This record gives sequence, structure tokens and C-alpha cells, in this order.
Amino acid sequence: MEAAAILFSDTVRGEVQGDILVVIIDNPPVNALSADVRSGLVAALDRARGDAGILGLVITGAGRTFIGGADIREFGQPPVEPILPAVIERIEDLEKPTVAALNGAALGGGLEVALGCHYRVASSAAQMGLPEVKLGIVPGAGGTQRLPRLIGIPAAIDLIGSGRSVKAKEAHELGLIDEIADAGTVEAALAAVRRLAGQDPRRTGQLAVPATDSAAVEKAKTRILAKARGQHAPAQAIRLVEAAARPLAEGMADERATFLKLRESSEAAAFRHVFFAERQASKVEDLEGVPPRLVETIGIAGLGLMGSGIAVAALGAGYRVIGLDRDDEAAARGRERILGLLQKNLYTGRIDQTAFDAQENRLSVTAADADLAPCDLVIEAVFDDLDVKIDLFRRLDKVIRPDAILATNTSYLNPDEIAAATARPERVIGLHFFSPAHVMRLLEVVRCARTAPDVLATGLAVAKKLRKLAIVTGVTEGFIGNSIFSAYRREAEFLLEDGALPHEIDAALEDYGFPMGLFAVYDMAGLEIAWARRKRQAVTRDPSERYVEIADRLCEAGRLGQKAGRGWYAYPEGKRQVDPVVTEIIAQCRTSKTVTPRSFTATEIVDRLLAAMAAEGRKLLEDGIAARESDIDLVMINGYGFPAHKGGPMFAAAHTPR
Ligand code: T1G
Repeated sequence: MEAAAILFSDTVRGEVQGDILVVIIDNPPVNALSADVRSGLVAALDRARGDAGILGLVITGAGRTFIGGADIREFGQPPVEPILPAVIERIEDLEKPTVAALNGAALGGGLEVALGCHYRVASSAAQMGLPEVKLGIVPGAGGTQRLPRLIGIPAAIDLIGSGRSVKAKEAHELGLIDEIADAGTVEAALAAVRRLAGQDPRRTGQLAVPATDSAAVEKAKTRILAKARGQHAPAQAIRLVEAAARPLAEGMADERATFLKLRESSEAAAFRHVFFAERQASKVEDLEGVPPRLVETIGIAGLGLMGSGIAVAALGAGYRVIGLDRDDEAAARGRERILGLLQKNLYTGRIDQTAFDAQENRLSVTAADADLAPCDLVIEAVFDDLDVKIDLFRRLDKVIRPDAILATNTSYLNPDEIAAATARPERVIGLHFFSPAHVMRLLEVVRCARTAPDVLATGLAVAKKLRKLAIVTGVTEGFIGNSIFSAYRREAEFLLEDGALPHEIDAALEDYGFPMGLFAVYDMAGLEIAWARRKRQAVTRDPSERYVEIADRLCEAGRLGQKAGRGWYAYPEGKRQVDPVVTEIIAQCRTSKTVTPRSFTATEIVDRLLAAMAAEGRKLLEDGIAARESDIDLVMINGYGFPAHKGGPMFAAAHTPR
């Protein structure tokens, strides 16, 4: 087979294979649809149309990605011709069969290019989706109009409204792709071109939208809107998909106008901030070029809720796991807990039987410290008590290899003190997981006073493999997340004393986009642990510091949260309700401090909470605990329910219109 290379632009080249033109998009790192790619595609299409010797076209991507979408760096700049919808229209209009060979991720504009093709072949590892709502926008190049024509309105609402991506198997079942090609996507696409040659191209834009029953549409809509919490893009995406059964040009014009409008929105700006913040977070000062140590076996000391979650995350990432607990019985219970979580993953289809078996095989548990000797990294997840942790680290320090790493999962203790108890403090790091550890994406990686650079680099490499979002933090009580959370909590209690009621604060927060208000969260988590902490701290508390006693009064009255049937709210028949008794307790506390309550608007409430978080954030930056504002934003979004579409507390406090 002859293969002559043709350059259509700097980032698009072609190879003629027999009588088929294979167009390769080569724009590292993710083949984003920059202006150069778009003009290269147009040149390739012109060539295909004008050359009678060309039977048809295959479009594919170089490297691991098909096309990662529009070039996000071009957002906020004036559009450059040729614009993507026009390029895709040309693909669809071509008289010769055009087949997308999805060698890897086809996202956003990338999937829209594929939708414009006449046939789609994907490798089984390829991932497809329209994640635009996660950037605060709707697809801008026909996604909302072509996708429902292929997979129907309810499925399109689900995919576009949630922004989730699907693997080839699901995409095939939905009708999004025509074929899965395990060996050689391009070869399968070439074969498809040959099969399709001479037939009328199946143009997605000309297909009728499949008829659907309105109940299915309503169900899909309700599910998406329930999670949208104040975002605009999902509702707009749904509106466009629902209206897809009209002439394509009309739908495209509506989509484009909506896309351009949303692109200028504060929601989109916040999401773009989050997108780039995530890419920034992995860039850590002084670590450039520092190679991580090899980690294959992870020890987990303490197999309670947290330890088991960490174990499941580690097994899922391919690590060998050795779990350690107090005695044989506790170790066996830990093993059961871990297997229970794996089983759940199996039932819900997150893993298949083969993966389950492999993960089970990589797990062992023990009650003997010495069995952790083969570990490259040991993560402790025992009770958050300094003496307990120091004792454990001393023991582990003796049994593991000198080059193995010791990590503590403490939330509030000082890891430097734990490190100091070992013979090699430079190998100690903090890995602060969030519960449930196999689900929550955030991982605070704590750089202790003496942590060696390659130990920190290893922490980050392991986090990446665990598919966690790692944020590096210095040592301070509560690290980044709990420091900001404490400031937020303190301010919320000041607000209570000043005149706001718990349900007013919660409503303001939920309206702003938090999944749940602060006081409802307290009730769900239970008030006892924080109460015990406050009692411990009482002796050292500065008496001149403002202290709100309302929570203490509630606890003393046995209002320990939802499990106790009452807390900040009452729970008759399990339903959360405002409780006049709580209102009365709050009123008494105000009177005893001679506070004259005033009322607060929702905006005032949110502004005060944001200001408190931002002030604490600035302190963390000044003290060198956090490296950049955007790291703080990511911690609060991924660990504490701060709405991503507001960009995080630092971004929001800086961008809130006054
Ligand atoms: N534009 C520009 N840069 C991008 C990019 C994009 N779309 N996607 C990734 N990058 C950069 C990223 O910043 C990083 O850079 C590097 O690529 C590697 O990324 C008209 C409007 C494709 C699955 O939302 O999901 O199309 O930090 O570490 O793990 O309707 O990147 O190295 O300098 O994430 O291999 C929709 C987002 C756009 C896709 C690859 N597209 N990207 O994962 O690499 S909107 C997205 C991803 C759109 C149209 C609309 C992933 C990936 P640096 P990475 P990866």
C-alpha cells in the first residue's frame, strides 16, 4: 500500500492509503481544534472533493487522543475563521464517505467532528462526550442538534446535560458509534469507507430525531436539573436538545447564539478558572525534574472506614496492598470491609469480574508489623491521636526498607511531630484523604518540614495513579481545607449570633450552589466530635476571642444531630424542619451577649462567608501553606462542596459584583 504524506497545515497531515485519504490531526498535547487544525481540515476536505482519485476519507488523531475539543486557550478571544460549525458542515456535506476513526478521547468539538462524519469507528478504550456544561457552556458546533438524531432525546439530554463521557461499549449501545475496532481503528475505518463507497452518505444532520415518549424525556430532564444547582448551561443544553426536531440550520443558529452568550458568562469564566487551576496544581515548586520513587506495594495501617477506602483506591489503581490492623480479628474485618466495597463496585458495574478477581488477589492483610517489609509506601489511617500515631510510626520505621516512604493521613495533628519520632523524617509525608477515600477526588499532599523532594514527588505520582486531584499543602492545623472550613464555620456562627437563623444561612448557601447548607451538614455528620474538640480547646482559648456558645447549648440539650432526631433542625419522621426550640436557644444566647439581632439578605450572608474564607486563604498564602489561590479554590470545590461554577472561594471573592 502506498502512503504519501501531504501537509494540509502545521497540525493536519494526510496519507493516501490506496484510494483513501487518511487525515491525521497532530496538535499535541490533545489535538485541540485550534485555528490551524480547522484550516488544515478544510484544506483536506478541498483536496478530497477535488481529487477524483480519492474514494473517501478517514479522520483520525495522532497519539492517544482523537480530538480533545475546542482549544480552551482560544476562549475569550474573537473567533478566527474558519469556525468549527462551518468546518463540520463541510465534512457532513462531502459526497464521499467520511469515517471518523476514534483512536482515543473525542470530547466536545472533537465529538462534534465525529458526529459530522458519515460513520464512526472507535477503539474500545476511546472515551466520548460533550463536557461543555462543565465549562459553563453548551456545545457550539452542532452537538446539541446532531447527537439527539443519533441516540434520541432522552439519552442526549443525559450526556449533554451531565457532560459525562462514555466508553466505546456504551457509545455503541446508544448508537453514538457504529463499530468498535479492537485491532486497528484506522484499518477498520478504511474498510468502512470501502463498504460505504457508492452509497448515499448517511448524514447525521439529515436524520430524523427518533420519536420518544415524553415520560422518558421528563425523567432525564429532572435528573439533570436536580444536580444543576443554579448553573445555567445544563438547562440551556436541555432546551436545545429538546428542540432538535427542526431543520438543522435553525437548531444550529439557536445553539450558536446560546453558546456565544454563555461563553461570556461568569459561570463559564469560573469553570475555565477551575480547568486551568487543575492543570496548574500539579506544577510544584522545586520538583521540576525530580523523579519519584518506584511504588508497587502500598501498606495501609488501620483498616477502618478511611483505611479501607484508601485500600480500594489503591487496588483500583493497580497497586499491591498489604493491610495492617491491631490483631487478626481486626485485620480480617478490614479485609471483609475492603472486599465489600469491591463487591459494590462489581455490582454497580464500575469494575468487571476479572478486575474484581485481580484486585482481590493483590490484597493481603496481617496483624504483624513485620509483614509490611515489602512495602514501598505505608499510609497510616489509624485513630487521629498523636500518641497512637507516633507509636505506630516508630514501629513501622523499624520494619520497612530505608528507602520506603511513610505517610500519615492525619487531619488535625502536626505531621512534623510524627516525623520527628522516626529515624528518617525526610521520608515522611502527609496524605490527607477525604472520606469516602475511594470516591472523593481530593487529596491534600502535605509537605512536612523535612520531607525530601523525591518523597514529595512520589506522593504526587501516587496521587495521580490513584486518579486523585493532589494539592500540595504546608503544615498548619487543618492544612488548607480544614483551615478555610474553620473560618467559614466560625463566620457562620457569628452570623447566627448577629441575627441570621440556621435555615436562612443554609438556604443562602444552597441557593448559591452548595449541595447542602452548613447546618444541615452538621446535623448529618453529628455534633459530638466538634463538641468534644471545643471542650478540649476551652482551657487554652483566648478569652478575648469572640466565641459563639450556641452549638454548645444545643449539645447540652442533647441535640446531637440527625441520628439523635434533633440538632440544628428537628426531624419528625426523618424530615428536616425548622425547630422553634433552636430559634429560642439562639435568641437566649444573643440576649446573654446583649446582641441586638438584625436581618440578613441571602447575598449578605454569602458575601460574609466568602470574605471570611478568602481572608483565611490569604493568610495561608502569606504563610506559604498554599502555593497559589487556585489551589485553595480546588480544595474547597473538591473536598467541601463549594460550587465549581463559582470558581472556588478565592475566585468568587475576587469576582463577586458588588
Ligand atoms: N484545549 C487546550 N488545552 C487543553 C485542552 C483543550 N481542550 N484539553 C487539554 N488541554 C491541555 C491541558 O491544559 C494540559 O496542558 C494538556 O493538554 C494535557 O491535559 C465547540 C466549545 C483530552 C481527556 O473539555 O478532558 O469543545 O498543563 O493532563 O490526562 O462545542 O485533557 O500539560 O500544559 O488533561 O491525557 C471541551 C478537556 C472543550 C476536554 C486528555 N473539551 N480535556 O487527558 O491530559 S469545549 C474538554 C480533557 C468544546 C465545542 C466546545 C483531557 C483529555 P499542560 P491532561 P490527559
